[in-house]
Amino acid sequence: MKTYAERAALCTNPTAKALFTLMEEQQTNLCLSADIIEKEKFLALVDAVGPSVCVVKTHIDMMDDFDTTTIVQLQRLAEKHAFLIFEDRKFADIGNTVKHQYQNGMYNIADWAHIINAHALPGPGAIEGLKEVGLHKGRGLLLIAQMSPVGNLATDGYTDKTVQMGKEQSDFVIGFISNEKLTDDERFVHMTPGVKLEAGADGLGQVYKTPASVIKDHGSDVIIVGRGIYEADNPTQAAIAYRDAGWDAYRARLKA
Ligand code: S5P
Repeated sequence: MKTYAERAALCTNPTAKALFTLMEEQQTNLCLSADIIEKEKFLALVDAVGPSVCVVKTHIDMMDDFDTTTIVQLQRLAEKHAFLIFEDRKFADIGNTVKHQYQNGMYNIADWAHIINAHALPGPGAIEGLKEVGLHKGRGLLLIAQMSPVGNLATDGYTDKTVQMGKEQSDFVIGFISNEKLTDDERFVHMTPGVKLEAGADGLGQVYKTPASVIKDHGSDVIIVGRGIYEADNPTQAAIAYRDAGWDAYRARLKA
C-alpha cells in the first residue's frame, strides 16, 4: 500500500491533497470530534488538542452560545495548529435543499468547513447540489457509506452503491465515513468514528473499536475520537495517546 504522502500526489481535489500532506508531515491520523456545547470550552479543547490532530470535526449546531466570532476563533486555531475543519452536518435532503443548508442560514458552513459529509440516501443530485457550492471553493465531501452504531441500515448493497456514487463524482467526493477500507482507489480517504483505546459501547448504540483494529486490521485512514479524548482527565495527554496509537497502527500496516 502507498504512504499518505504518495496518496497526496494522486489527489486532484485540493482538500484531499492537503489532508494527506498534513497527515504525513505532522505524523497524525487523528481527527478530534469536538462535540462540546459551550463555546469557550470548545475552543479551549481545540487549542489544547490541536497539535495532535490532522482534522477537527464539529457539530456546530449543538453549541448553545454559538456566535459569529466562534468561527473566526476556530479558523485562527486551525492556522495555528495546521488542521482542517470538518463540519459533521450529515446532509440528507434533495440537491436544492442541501445546497442552501451548506451555503446559507446562520452557519454559512461552506465559508469555513474544508470538509463536510452527506448521506447517500437522496442519490447523486444531493452531491451535485453540494458540489455547486463547494467545488470552486476547493472543498471536499465525505459520503457516509457505513455507520458505527448497532442496528444501522447502511450495510451491504447500500454501502456498495454509496462507494460507486462517490467514484462517479470524485472531483468533489474525497472519501467515505466507514468502518473499514472500501475501495482500492487510494485517492479516497476513509475516516472511522466509534474509536476508543478500549473496545466497548456507550449505551445509546455507539460501538467502539480500537485504533489498531480500525487502521491496521480494517485498512481505514483516519480515526475519529470524541469522548475518548474530551471526557479524559487530561484531554491533551489522551490526544497524544490516540495519535500515537493511530500512527503506530498506520506504520504497522505499511510494513504488513
Ligand atoms: O456512524 C457514525 C458517523 C459519525 S460522523 N458514527 C459516529 O459516531 N459519528 C460521529 O462521530 C458522531 O456524530 C460523533 O460526533 C462522533 C463520535 O463521538 P464519540 O464521542 O463516540 O467518539
